Amino acid sequence: MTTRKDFIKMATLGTTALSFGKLNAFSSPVENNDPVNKPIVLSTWAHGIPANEAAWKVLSAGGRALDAVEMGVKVPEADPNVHSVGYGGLPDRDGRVTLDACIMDENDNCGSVAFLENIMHPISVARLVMEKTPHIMLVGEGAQQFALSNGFKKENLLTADAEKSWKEWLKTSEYKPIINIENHDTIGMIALDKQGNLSGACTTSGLSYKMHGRVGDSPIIGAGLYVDNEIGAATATGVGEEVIRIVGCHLVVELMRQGHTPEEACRLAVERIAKKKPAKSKEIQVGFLALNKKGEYGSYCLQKGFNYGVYSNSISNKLFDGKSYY
Ligand code: SD4
Repeated sequence: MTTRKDFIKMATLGTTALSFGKLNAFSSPVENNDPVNKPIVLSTWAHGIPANEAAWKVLSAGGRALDAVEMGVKVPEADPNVHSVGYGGLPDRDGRVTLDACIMDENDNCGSVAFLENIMHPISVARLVMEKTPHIMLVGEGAQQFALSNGFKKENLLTADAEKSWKEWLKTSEYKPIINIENHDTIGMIALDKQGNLSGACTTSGLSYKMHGRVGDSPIIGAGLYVDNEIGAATATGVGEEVIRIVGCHLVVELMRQGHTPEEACRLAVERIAKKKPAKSKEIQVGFLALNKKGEYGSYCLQKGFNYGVYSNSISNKLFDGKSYY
């Protein structure tokens, strides 16, 4: 018998399916009775492995996905050997390390900082923006002021190594984001906790040798990260301009809402970039990573070489290659 509740649910699903021009694809993972693969945490690139380790401590103890993703991404933020996140990140073309980060929880709360200098843990500042202010995003000096007034310390984030690379780059000053330099990429992390709630975090020093003031996709809710606790979560890495152009992670989550698996959703988003910019897409990297409410996950990228770490009850923190368009 169809109850009133079921009817309302069906009616809502119908509208959602119609609004995406797709009549038969909706099958929300939330409606499925299969056992849920939880807890689970995923993150981008090889530096996701130690980050997952920290996140798993929180998740396996029954903690909140939000705490797990914050604790997780703080690991590469503080690691001077990761040249694309936080401390040790490669600077912009003026030699300044400017950081972007955002975080989103299971209740649609989100916080973000962009173009932030001299603060080691932008993700924690983003979380405070979410929790302590009526705003979602603070940038530049205002974000730094906010951080300092909340007890964060001002630190020099430009390591000797990063400075050396920058000086080397100055010799040619050619701006060309290179595809897949190992360990030189943003960390995006998404997690599902034992309670079945999703959260995500994304943090980066952005593309190296960018223009001073340039902000990428990573702190933009919907572009570098998106979480909808009814459906799933997604995060992105690669050339942020192309991710922003298609509002990538929101797109991936909406595709999952239409019934696509996480991998299909990531593939469709990557294909959109490739179709819009066939020539450019051959020279750049963009990768998406997605997780749905059932704990199913998948990834897709433009070029070979993108990988991501998975930690769950059955997979003890392993790195997987994302499938690629080219
Ligand atoms: C950005 N998406 O600032 C970031 C950089 C990145 O792999 O992810 N690199 O555009």
